[in-house]
Amino acid sequence: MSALSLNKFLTSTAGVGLMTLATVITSGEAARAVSFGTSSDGPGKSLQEQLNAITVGGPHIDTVNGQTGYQLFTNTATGSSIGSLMFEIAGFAPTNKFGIYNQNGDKALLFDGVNDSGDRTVVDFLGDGSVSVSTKGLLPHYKGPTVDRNYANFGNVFGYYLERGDGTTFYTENSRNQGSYQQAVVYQGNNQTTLKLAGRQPGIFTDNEFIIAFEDIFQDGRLDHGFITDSDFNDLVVMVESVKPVPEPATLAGLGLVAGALGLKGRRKASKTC
Ligand SMILES: [Ca+2]
Ligand SMILES: [Ca+2]
Ligand SMILES: [Ca+2]
Repeated sequence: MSALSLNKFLTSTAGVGLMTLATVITSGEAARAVSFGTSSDGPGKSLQEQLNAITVGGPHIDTVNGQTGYQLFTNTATGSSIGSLMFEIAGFAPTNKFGIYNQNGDKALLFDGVNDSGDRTVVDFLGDGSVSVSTKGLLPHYKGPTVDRNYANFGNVFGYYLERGDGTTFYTENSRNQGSYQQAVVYQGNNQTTLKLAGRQPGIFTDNEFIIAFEDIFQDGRLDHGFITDSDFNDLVVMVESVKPVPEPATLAGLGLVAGALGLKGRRKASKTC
């Protein structure tokens, strides 16, 4: 929602409406942020340190306070979205897969286990409801051929998933995860930070771009393949672009803050003009 349409929406919303909105926000579960653990991958490998290491200009991304809570997305006007595999710091990296899933739980694979840092994918959201995926392995790592895949009846509202070699799948939508635990953190570009991704020229992290960072061990604390989660969320990290978050409680929380601020402003203005 643009600032203008937000303003329109707010000015056309009665006080009762705002109160209802506030109630929705405070009762929402969205504002929860992930607490990071100590990465079992060793020093310098935390998500924060890894993002700092590729930041070549502007402010660092704040992995704690920068979490958006976005869980679902849709396409933008191009109808295509590029994804770039940033890094995988996990024992399961050779077999972990990454893709998008729709509301039926149907999956479209974007990066297979063999894909590695620097590889890219393009997803086309087609008018007949299908999606076409083209994934290319790039130097200096994976040099395999471009792989094309098509998925019928997929639609264009989706989340991102990580699927392990054993079939265990984690989703950006917490409600789809065991115990509704959060298995991914999502950051939106700030139009200020310059990042240099593996094998790429540096560029500004724009607000059309998102970083999706997964934890590949169950977050409910169980013993999982001999591991207890380290909550480092650096296990598979991808940047995607030309996607737009679908409104949900998490985005309403942000809207609520703005609504509250504008509501306050409105009242101040009213008392001045009265
Ligand atoms: Ca890790
Ligand atoms: Ca891999
Ligand atoms: Ca981990």
